Amino acid sequence: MDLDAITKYSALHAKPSGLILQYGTAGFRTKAEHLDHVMFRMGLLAVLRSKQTKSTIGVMVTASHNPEEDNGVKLIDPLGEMLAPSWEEHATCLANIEEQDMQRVLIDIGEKEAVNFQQDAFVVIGRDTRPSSEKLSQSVIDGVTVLGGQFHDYGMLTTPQLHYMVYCRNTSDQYGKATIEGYYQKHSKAFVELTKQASCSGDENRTLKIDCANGIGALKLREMEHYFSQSLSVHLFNDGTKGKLNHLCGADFVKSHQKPPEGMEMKSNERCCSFDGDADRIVYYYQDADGHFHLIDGDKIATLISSFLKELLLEVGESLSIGVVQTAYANGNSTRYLEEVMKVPVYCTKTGVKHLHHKAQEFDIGVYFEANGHGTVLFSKFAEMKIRQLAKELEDNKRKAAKMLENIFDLFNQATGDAISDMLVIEAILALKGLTVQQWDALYTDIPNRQLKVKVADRQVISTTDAERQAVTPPGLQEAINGLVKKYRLSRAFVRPSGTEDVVRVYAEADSQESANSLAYEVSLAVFQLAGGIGERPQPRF
Ligand code: 16G
Ligand code: MG
Repeated sequence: MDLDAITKYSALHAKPSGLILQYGTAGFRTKAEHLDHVMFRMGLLAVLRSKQTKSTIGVMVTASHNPEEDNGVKLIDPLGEMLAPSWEEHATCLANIEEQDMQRVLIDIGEKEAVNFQQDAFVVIGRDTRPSSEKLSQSVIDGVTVLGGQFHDYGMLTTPQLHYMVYCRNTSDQYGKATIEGYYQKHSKAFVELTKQASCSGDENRTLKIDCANGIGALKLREMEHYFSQSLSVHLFNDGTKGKLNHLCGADFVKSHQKPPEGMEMKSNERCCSFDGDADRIVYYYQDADGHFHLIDGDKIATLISSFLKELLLEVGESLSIGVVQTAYANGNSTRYLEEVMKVPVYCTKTGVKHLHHKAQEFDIGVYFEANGHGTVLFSKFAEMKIRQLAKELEDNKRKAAKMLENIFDLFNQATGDAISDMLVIEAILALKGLTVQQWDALYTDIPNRQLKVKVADRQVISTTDAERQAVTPPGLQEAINGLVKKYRLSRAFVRPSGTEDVVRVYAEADSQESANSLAYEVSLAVFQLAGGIGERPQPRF
């Protein structure tokens, strides 16, 4: 380790004094102008992690659905997963230390994690379309280089594409080829093969309108569309040529405002979807003949997919275990439908992809989706092997079903939730089942719900248990929530400190929209009073 070079280069990426940042649920996120030193330091950390794991590590520069002026960075672990928790702590520590402590902290991390400094290191880098991203990814490269790491800069990629590259590289290309063409070919081939099985294919030229949030999804879909255009034609809106990234559009906007994005021409009953700014989230929606907007969120996506998988498993006669993983934000009726109608086991974890991903790995086939549209389906090695074997051995309809399972396995990004691959699976299932978007939506009706934010002096005074469904502290808060929930029918409410914003989030469900609104308001007031609210008191208006 050339300590002098580190000191010299580190000074060129100086930390603004007094700035403290935390490696949160999705890495570091803040205003782009405050991130140069964090990028350089994450380049250093990625090299250490690569040396320790003797694997390729990914560094993604993006702030996802956050405003264009923001940016962020996260590290991707060897199998495409989110960074291990102990390394999140190193990341926070390294991002916040003063210049003069840099050498000591690097040596410290190296010792704690038994890093062999002689080991080679390889880091792959990707970035979104933000104007600040190019320069910031250069700072990551500076960090990688000064610690002697090798790197490959993929330039602009969706977040899930970088996860895919990391996964491919660390499995000697067995999973797929670690190039952008490799990604397009693998997914398109599986999609085209799958949709060929649809009896109605060819009758109708299937089209889908996609709001790309003015982000990277648009660029990548443009490059990819000719690979699958024989089965699906996509109409891209908010493709970044005019509008601002994530501004009044994208999956986060549509989900949280429950309305269509700007810049999209929607006709009644047309199937539409929105990606977020880095294309790892997707929600569907349509407008009915009366002009009413219908959102089809991650819960309904999980329901469609798990129902279809269950049918195929029944057809091939294989008893592979299947489980659905949700968070506390999953609509109560989605959980009820999955458990009572579909008879699939449902599990609840804390918010954040890594928690769901981890739980989903416990099943042969683990379907996980957050209501906000992050999700994928994971297949165990055993399930993959079994399915490939069945696709060869079985005959007639059973073989057909096994082949579909094989295609679905190839389509889902096994490294993380991926809007592009999720979209292709959904489109294939709708075609195969001959379902319209309205029929899909009608599987169950969402219980009316409301989300609110409350500002408090220190959101960490709220701690939770039972996958965030119960508040442990401050004292009295859970009792207050219990009392309020009892006043309404079909009701449920919980609060949790946000992992990405300095607020406490409140979620409430009840039998009518008015009831959900007032329950959310009353719970907000309880949070404000018992957890040190600051600023304006919550108001009963929406
Ligand atoms: C991050 C998480 C997402 C989660 C959200 C919750 C990843 C890649 N992203 O965006 O899964 O739903 O945070 O935000 O893990 P909150 O803590 O502010 O509610
Ligand atoms: Mg995202």
